[in-house]
Amino acid sequence: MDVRMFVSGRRVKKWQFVHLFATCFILSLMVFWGPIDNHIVSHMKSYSYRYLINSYDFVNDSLSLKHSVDGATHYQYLINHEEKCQAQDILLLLFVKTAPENYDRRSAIRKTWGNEKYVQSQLNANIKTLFALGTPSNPLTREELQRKLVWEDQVYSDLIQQDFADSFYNLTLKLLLQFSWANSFCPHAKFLMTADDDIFIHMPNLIEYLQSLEKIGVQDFWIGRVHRGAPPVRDKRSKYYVPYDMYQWPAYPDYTAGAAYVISSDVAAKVHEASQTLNSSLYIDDVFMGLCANKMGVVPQNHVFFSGEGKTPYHPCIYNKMMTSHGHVQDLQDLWRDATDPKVKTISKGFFGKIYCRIIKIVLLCKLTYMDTYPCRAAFV
Ligand SMILES: *[C@@H]1O[C@H](CO)[C@@H](O)[C@H](O)[C@H]1NC(C)=O
Ligand SMILES: *[C@@H]1O[C@H](CO)[C@@H](O)[C@H](O)[C@H]1NC(C)=O
Ligand SMILES: CC(=O)N[C@H]1CO[C@H](CO)[C@@H](O)[C@@H]1O
Repeated sequence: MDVRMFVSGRRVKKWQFVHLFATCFILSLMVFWGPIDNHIVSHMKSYSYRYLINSYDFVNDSLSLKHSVDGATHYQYLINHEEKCQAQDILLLLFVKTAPENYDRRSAIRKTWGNEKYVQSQLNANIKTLFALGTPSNPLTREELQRKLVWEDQVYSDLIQQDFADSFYNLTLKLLLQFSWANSFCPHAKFLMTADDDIFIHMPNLIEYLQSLEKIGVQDFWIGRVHRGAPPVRDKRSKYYVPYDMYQWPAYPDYTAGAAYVISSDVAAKVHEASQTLNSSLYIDDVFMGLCANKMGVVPQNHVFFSGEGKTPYHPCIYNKMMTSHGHVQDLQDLWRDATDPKVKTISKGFFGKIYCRIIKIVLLCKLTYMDTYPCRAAFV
């Protein structure tokens, strides 16, 4: 209900004046401060464009290619496992984006959330875990490192490597690798997930969730931590700098943080199709994925327990609900042990358990000072 209904006629004018003034102030900020590359201003600008960008068929001619190309087929597979998805009932194809030198991270993931056998025996689901990578980029150590990768793959048979230099600015090539591989060798997996190698995934919670979605035959499904109306970074010093000729619009279409997101197989097919018609020079992989999805009319859903850059607060009441958390390398195995402990499920049971966990979550998530973790809303689901 509008608060203005309750105030006298004179107050109404005053309120309207304040309204008008605020609107003018914001408009003048947008117009006159435009050239200043200020975070707040650019966010405000982008929010006003957001609805336009997401609803409007904005994918400009400038981003579309004249002829469709399969960007990933330009690069040969150096290590591949075409037969990996032979089983029919695969719930989840899980791609982990990794770099050649991150052996320790892969090793920890194989023992924890990426462990296919654990998921099979404890959660009664088929998943396939694969590590996506390019070639070592440092010429001095390249051969040595490549030899180690081949050995590693002989033991674990879970690397997928293409012949492009593995670097930050080639992340979109790694994205194309994943979508192209899934399309060629694993189109029947019900869901596709892509994740960083420094992430934690609460597999029991995730699998339970995906199984419930599979039962209802979900389609058009894309979930993660959604970035809404994010403006391109125009500061040349930033790692995420994007020049105007690469992307001319003031905001990206909504997309999920590349740290971890899940899509259904129909979305994977659509994104793969779109990826062949768009210029893939935009090297921010999650933004590029967003452009592809936007072109196919797929919109992302936000899940409060998917983290973007953020990290989980360490507490059983959180583990009970969490899906992903970012930035775990040293503590991955400890967190896995604590978060998947069966005792976690009992703590929030019953009337008092529910109240206890609600209070804990409010205390942990609803602080006034900004914390990069799950949003306060997550305390109430
Ligand atoms: C991306 O990979 C290609 C193919 O290996 C290479 O020529 C190019 O230098 C790489 N780009 C970057 C920025 O590393
Ligand atoms: C893709 O866009 C870049 C600018 O970001 C441009 O230099 C390049 O020529 C484009 N590629 C194609 C195939 O259109
Ligand atoms: C369809 C469309 O809006 N095309 C525009 C894309 O952007 C260029 C400028 O870079 C315009 O000239 C086109 O009209």
